[in-house]
Amino acid sequence: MPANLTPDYYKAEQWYREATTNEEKILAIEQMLAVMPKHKGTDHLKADLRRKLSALREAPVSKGKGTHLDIFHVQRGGVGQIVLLGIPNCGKSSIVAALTNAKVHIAEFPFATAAPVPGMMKFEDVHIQLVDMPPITADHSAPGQVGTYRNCDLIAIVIDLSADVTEQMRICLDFLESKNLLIDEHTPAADGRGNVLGKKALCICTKCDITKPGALEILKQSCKYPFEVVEISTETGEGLGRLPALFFSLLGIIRIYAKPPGKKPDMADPFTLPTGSTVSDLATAIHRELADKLKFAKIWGTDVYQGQNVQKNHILSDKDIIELHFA
Ligand SMILES: Nc1nc2c(ncn2[C@@H]2O[C@H](COP(=O)(O)OP(=O)(O)O)[C@@H](O)[C@H]2O)c(=O)[nH]1
Ligand SMILES: [Mg+2]
Repeated sequence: MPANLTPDYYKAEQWYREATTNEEKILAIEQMLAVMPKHKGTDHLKADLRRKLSALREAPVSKGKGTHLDIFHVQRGGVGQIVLLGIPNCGKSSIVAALTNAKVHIAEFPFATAAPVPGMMKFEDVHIQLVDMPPITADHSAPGQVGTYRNCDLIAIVIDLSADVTEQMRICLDFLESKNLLIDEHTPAADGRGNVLGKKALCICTKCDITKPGALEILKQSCKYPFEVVEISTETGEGLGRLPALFFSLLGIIRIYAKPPGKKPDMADPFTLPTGSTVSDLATAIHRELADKLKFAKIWGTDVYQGQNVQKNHILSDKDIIELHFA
């Protein structure tokens, strides 16, 4: 009986073939099983995939000390990692060059960037990591490239306003959707086993100095995702200044300054926590054992009386100053 496999299945199979880590292979096989048509013709294939899946799940987790070097693994730095995605020549490297100290290669010919290049960008008192990437095309992405996106905090889709915007967005979304890389109604932030899946994304529209007429409007109208869209030019500098604050707000983190009782707060080195974190989460972040001994805190911030006492479950805001009191 024929298996009658679907285009979605073949996409997942390609994802599997290109996967360079066991974690990514597991995600790809799970996807193959999820989209596989369910009838007698696929029974053998299903059993085969289930066997592969259990073998992969039982394989020892690599400690990163082996001889295998994954060039697509980018060591995290700063308070968040943002990875660029786009077709050749859309302006990815120019963005990283404009905002960070990284030595990137800007060129008029495609595929000038062969491996991820991270750079650090300053936003007020914190650093955010921005990663330049090799391009993708309709039918090519480098094996292992998906791993960089899987491990980041935010994906920045880069669209060249002087070229065909809908085609570029289609290529980028096809890549992201076929590998379950975007948070949407089908892909949560993590699967049932806690494996990381979808990411948040935003859209950076470049080359607004040489935009095709109406390109931004066409893009906004044709894109089904409610991405934050920002228009920039690395040539004139337009819009670049808005990026650091936008990145920070989309990373969903807050900065908290710890203050020892009777002393001045340490304003040089904030703790960063996910938005929605409580006083108790801050204590845990400083030291797990401290959290148990925490009695209450005093807070100096925007939505509170200065020096007000707050309980452990008080939700913190960006830039709060906190004095922790222990039993
Ligand atoms: N006019 C204009 N040209 C740009 C802009 N950004 C990039 N370019 C040019 O577009 C070409 C490709 O840029 P690059 O950053 O290397 O693209 P990448 O392949 O996506 O990394 C280069 O010739 C850049 O000088 C921009 O904002 N305006
Ligand atoms: Mg490049």
